[in-house]
Order: sequence, then structure tokens, then C-alpha cells
Amino acid sequence: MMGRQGVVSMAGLLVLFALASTRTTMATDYTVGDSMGWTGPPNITEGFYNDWAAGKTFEGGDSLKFVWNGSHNVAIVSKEDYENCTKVSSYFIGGSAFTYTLPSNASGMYYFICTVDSHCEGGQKLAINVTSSEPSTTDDGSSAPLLAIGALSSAVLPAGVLLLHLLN
Ligand SMILES: [Cu+2]
Repeated sequence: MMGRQGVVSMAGLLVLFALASTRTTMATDYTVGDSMGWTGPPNITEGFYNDWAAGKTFEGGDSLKFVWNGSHNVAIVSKEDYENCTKVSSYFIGGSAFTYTLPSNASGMYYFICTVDSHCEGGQKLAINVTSSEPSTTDDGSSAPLLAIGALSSAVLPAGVLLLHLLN
């Protein structure tokens, strides 16, 4: 009887482990600057967007929606271009909104600036720190630990059952 319970609870643990490893994290949609949108001076001051980003957790799959009125654009740039407000040649413009979805495997710093006039120098720049999300279930390697534990438990289980019989 004791041995049977041991097997059942071990199986239960494996089921729990499988459920935990297939848990999906929900992507979050952010509107950059919230109601202020994506704008330049005099509406915002230097550091405005990093204050907005402070305390938020960004993960791969999250999206950043830039919404603006008037003449602005969004350039995704390097750290150096962010710091120097480089007027890079590649940016998104057109319409009055742009949504950037962080790659699912994103991690580390991502930098966004507006290259119109001196908007970037005036604070229309955003740096976010993307934390890598939980090990993705779509990765090839993700099922390996589960298989390894399965193999381990089938090797350990007879010994556990034997021990319970000895205790009886
Ligand atoms: Cu601008």
C-alpha cells in the first residue's frame, strides 16, 4: 500500500512539473509615455521616457506602441546612437503610430529615439532593459530536462518502492 502511494505521488510530481514547464507568459502591450504619447519638447523633459519605463518589466514578445501627433518618427538604434542622438537614416515614419514587438528571445537593452530636429536631445528617447523571459517551450532544448527527470525517476522509483517495503 505504501509503495503504491509513493508511485502515485511521484507521478503527480511529474505532472506538476510538466504543467509548470508549459506555462506561457502573457505578452504585455505598452503605450510609450501612456497618455503623453511619443512627443518631444516642450511637452516632455529629458528623462521623461526613462521615468516612464522605470519600474516596468519588459520581456520578449511585449509590444511598444508609439503614438504621436505632428512631426515625429521612431528609430531603433544602438546605445551609441542613443547617447549621441545620431540622426540615423533608418527610422519608422508615416501615420501617427508605430508598434514594435520585442523579439521573443529579446534580452538586454533596446534603444529608441526620434530623429526629428532636436527632439532626441530634448528627451524624446527611450532605453529599456528587456529581461529574458522564462525558458520558452518552443525552444528545442526545453523538453530535455523533463525527459531527463522522467528517466531519473524510473531508475529511482524501484529503489524507493523497495525502501518502503523494507520499512513495512
Ligand atoms: Cu520627435
